Amino acid sequence: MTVKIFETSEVQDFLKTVSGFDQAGGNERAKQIMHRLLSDLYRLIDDFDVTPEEYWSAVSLLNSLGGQTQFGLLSPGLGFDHYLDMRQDAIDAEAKRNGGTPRTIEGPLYVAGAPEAEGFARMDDGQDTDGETMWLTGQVRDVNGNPVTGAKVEIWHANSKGGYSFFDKTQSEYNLRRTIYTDAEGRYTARSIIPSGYGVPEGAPTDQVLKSLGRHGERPAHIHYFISAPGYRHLTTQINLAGDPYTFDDFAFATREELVVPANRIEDSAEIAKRELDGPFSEVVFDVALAETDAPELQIRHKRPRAKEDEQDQASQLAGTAEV
Ligand code: MBD
Ligand code: FE
Repeated sequence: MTVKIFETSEVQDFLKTVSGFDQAGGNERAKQIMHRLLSDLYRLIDDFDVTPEEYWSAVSLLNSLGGQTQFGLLSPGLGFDHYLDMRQDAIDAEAKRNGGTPRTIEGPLYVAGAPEAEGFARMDDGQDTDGETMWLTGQVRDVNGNPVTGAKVEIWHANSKGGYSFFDKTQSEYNLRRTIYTDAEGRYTARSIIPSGYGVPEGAPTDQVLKSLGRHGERPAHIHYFISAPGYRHLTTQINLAGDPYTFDDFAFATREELVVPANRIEDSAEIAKRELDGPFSEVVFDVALAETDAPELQIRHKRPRAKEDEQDQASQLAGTAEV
């Protein structure tokens, strides 16, 4: 088939009408972006001779994605989350804002309001007996190596089956989610369990998309962080545990060389006793360097709909940084 209608004035005029260009109301940026998006898609349909069957199966797939709230899962799988990071890195480089531990994607599974602790917290509820005990610790410093006391370190990770509390209703509330404020030496320490990697549910709409591309939906074992302190840039990052088959083959493209950290198995009884544990454990050390900033808006995480977080929480975060 060689029918090509995209460039005709009839289609071009139609796109402007559909995008509300002849309407006084609405939002100018929404109109511009919708016009560009629809133009690109109409052109694609023309260029690839997309059939009605293909079009309606795509609509059905989008309905399934939405119905199972999987757009936030497909998004990292299609590289959008990492692409936003690449753009933010480039924006920072241009503004000569460099230094500090690198960012990487937040992912779709953060939940606001985790229990808070000073210096140390146990993160697991003791129910997941398949999980190896993890001793997770590190120091938060400025880029000159000075410790940052009272930094807010939010940590969340999966259990031994790759599931996250709140989304996995078999887990207790806030299991494997904590906020720890660094001590006088800038340290945070958590007792938890070594997470397993995450896999996109078999047969789910996100899986269907990935399969159609010949790709898998696996993430390596990883641990998420938000780290913030007054006067410093908010950092969204995660560590990938070394030695996982997917450490450098993450479907969500979050791995960065600087963020791959080993889990060191420790069997020495003195080390076990020092931590008041009852057996061997794996230690994971992740030190963080925060870049300084005077700009209040750079001291908090960007706005985004998040589980159990509302606009008010976000406003109070901003107020919290501005007063220092
Ligand atoms: C995860 O745990 C995750 O961090 C991302 C980005 C996507 C799916 C599951
Ligand atoms: Fe995750």
